[in-house]
Amino acid sequence: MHIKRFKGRTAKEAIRYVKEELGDKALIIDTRKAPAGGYVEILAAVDQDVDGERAGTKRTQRETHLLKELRELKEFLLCMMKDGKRPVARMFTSLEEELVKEGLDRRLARNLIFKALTHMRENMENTGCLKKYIKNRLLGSVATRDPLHPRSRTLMAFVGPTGAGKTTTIAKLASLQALKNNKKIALISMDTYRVGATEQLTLYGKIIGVPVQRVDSLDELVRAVELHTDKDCIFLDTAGRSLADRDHLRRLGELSRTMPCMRLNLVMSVQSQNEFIYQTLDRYSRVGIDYLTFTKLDEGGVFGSIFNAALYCGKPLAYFATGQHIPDDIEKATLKRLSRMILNTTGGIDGTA
Ligand SMILES: Nc1nc2c(ncn2[C@@H]2O[C@H](COP(=O)(O)OP(=O)(O)O)[C@@H](O)[C@H]2O)c(=O)[nH]1
Ligand SMILES: [Mg+2]
Repeated sequence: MHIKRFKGRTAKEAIRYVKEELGDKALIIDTRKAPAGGYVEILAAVDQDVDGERAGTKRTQRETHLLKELRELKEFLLCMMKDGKRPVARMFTSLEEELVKEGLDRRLARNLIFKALTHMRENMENTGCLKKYIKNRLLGSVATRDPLHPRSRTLMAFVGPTGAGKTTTIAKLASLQALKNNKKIALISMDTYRVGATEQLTLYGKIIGVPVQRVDSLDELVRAVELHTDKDCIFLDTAGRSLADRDHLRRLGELSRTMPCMRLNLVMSVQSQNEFIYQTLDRYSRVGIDYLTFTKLDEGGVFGSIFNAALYCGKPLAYFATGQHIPDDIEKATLKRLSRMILNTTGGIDGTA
């Protein structure tokens, strides 16, 4: 908001000055006559967004023109999309519904369609081309990364809602790293709330043949990690009682501060509702997550929530768990895999269906 005083010999003259300088959209906030008479003073304001140039942001004429064109284009597109009778509008609406059915957030779906409409140069009326553009745009905006670098040491905590599959995922990764890649592994459990939770990890450790240690405090954890300087990977299993467990989040925050080299991998089930996933991301983002892992892809359904989550927090996807079998049911998150999860069309980033 840009506010300015104007003086004129008459009210009419002062208003003319306001319009000349701030334009027709200016608001008159106050009008008063000078006590000694002789002139009228007007206090007027204009919204910067309405007219940024006058409000001092000094846009070039070309920029102002482009902005105007963009605004008109957006209005035009909105009208087209609302006019359900036009074939092109029907196509946009049905594509939006298809994306939403696949679990994508409606705002994200709409945004992608808008982007396609404003950036695609040709073949916009061809649904296949439109889908391909949207799919590539979606895949281009999420990142995937393997946190287990072959040459560097990994210290990773698995965090997330109870039942998401943290302990099972740790067992799968530990087993693959130990048996297939010959890595030295240690497992640590800070899973102190659920009776039997540490036992679950201990049992897996025994089967795989890797040591499992239980710790009850941060100090104990620091000492435990110091004990395992010879290990390639140390996986930390954690448990919180619920999303509302502030104590658990506080402890994780302390953990990140005390051990900055500890990476946090947030594990969530793809079967969770989008709203629950957003709440989980909000809570855990406060302690600083590094990676996302999704489980239970084998239980079917749609996978849009994976894209929603990755875009919501901007963190890379690390793994997808695809069943209860240890160690087989786990995969690295790749764009190729992601490409098969959304919009059943050929020509994703990897050119596959
Ligand atoms: N179908 C399916 N079940 C899984 C998967 N990952 C874990 N589970 C199951 O989910 C339940 C909870 O797993 P758990 O690892 O104990 O979860 P945590 O509480 O996060 O440690 C167990 O019954 C697991 O066997 C998966 O990818 N697919
Ligand atoms: Mg567990």
